[in-house]
Amino acid sequence: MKIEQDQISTINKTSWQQHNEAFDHLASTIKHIDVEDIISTLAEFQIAIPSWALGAGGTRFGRFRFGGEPATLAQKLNDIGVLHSLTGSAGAVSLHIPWDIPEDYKAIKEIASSHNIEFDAVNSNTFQDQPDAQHSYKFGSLSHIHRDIRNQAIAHNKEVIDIGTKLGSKSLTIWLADGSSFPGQHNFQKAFSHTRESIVDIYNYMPEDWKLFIEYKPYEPNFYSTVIQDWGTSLLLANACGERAFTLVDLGHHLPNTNIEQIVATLMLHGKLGGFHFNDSKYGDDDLTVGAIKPYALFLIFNELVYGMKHNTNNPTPSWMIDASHNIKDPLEDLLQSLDAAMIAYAKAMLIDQKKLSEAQQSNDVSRCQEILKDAYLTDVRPIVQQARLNVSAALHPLEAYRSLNVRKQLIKERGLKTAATGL
Ligand code: LRH
Ligand code: MN
Repeated sequence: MKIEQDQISTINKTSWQQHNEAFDHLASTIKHIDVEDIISTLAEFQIAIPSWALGAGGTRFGRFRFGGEPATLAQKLNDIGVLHSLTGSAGAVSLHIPWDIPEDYKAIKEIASSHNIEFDAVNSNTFQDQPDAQHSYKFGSLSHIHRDIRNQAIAHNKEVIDIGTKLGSKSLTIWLADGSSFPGQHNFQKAFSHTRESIVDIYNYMPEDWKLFIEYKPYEPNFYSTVIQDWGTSLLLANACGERAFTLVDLGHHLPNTNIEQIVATLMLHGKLGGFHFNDSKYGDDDLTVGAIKPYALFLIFNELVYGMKHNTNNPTPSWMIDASHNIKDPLEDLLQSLDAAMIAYAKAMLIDQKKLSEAQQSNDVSRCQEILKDAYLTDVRPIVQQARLNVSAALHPLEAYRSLNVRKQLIKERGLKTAATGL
């Protein structure tokens, strides 16, 4: 399934007039910033698609297959190609190993480049036991009390780096399920020290131009303690490694009401914000559609990113990735909505009059500060996001285009109803 350029321009024609009127009107109301700057920044904003979220996700209570799911890495790349054709902002994939070990590297790289898709961070997996594994990760991996299990997990991470190197990836993401579910089960200090020693070993194995992203999470699958539980622990480990190690912020990995935008600001100030796993949640690590539950919080996070990318030149451009799980929606529709929500939040944040905001903060004019954010947040920026897509020959309305092209029906025709994608 490949979407041709002329199919998209034919569909765009149906709403082109209406889009132009909306865009011209909006652009005429924006005086304090050049809308073309926002549009060019959005065009560069490429969000990596998780290879593990192209099929139906599930929970311990069940999984409802979706029909036409990609059964191979090649099919996954083709599905990301569909997302990239429709949005122009899905130009990268984040692989999870061993769920997506390429059989034919040359072929996989050719398929990816045929869709203009790059290989973003590769993810290791020491939270599941592999059939041929000598040791189990039941009681941990890089933090395990026994060195031979730690060595097995370290070796796996080095193998993931080798796989990523062959694909052209330049970064490794480590997320550890390691932790305990009952008081007394873990010696916290030993678990941390073992983890630090293991991660430093992996870091020193990475090629010179690679980055390491250390992802934190407060709980699940362990329910009393998690070794890398929060941003502070991740930062300590990144500092123990060196300047090419960073903290990765998964939006769903925070206890209720955590001020994530403040974490983002603090990490950027210290040059240690490596990247994001965008999603949304109401309660726990729900992996829901980006912006579906707390769109204002996402806007505030992008406000800190816009400020940080201007003022914290010591922080590299973060790696943008989605990490979601689709239990009841078409995975591709969910990802189209997540891509759109991230673009909209970024565009609204770029509309904030940072100069006026800084003046109001300087004079502690609290109400004025709130009004400046509100003005940007309540601006319907969709015409700007649509113009950015139009400029890269993508669809004005990706979800509508996806449906009018009957993509899912076509995928089911090609793959059948029973195919199952590897992943969560
Ligand atoms: C852990 C996590 C991590 C991935 C996994 C698929 O909850 O967010 O990023 O390895 O999901
Ligand atoms: Mn994640």
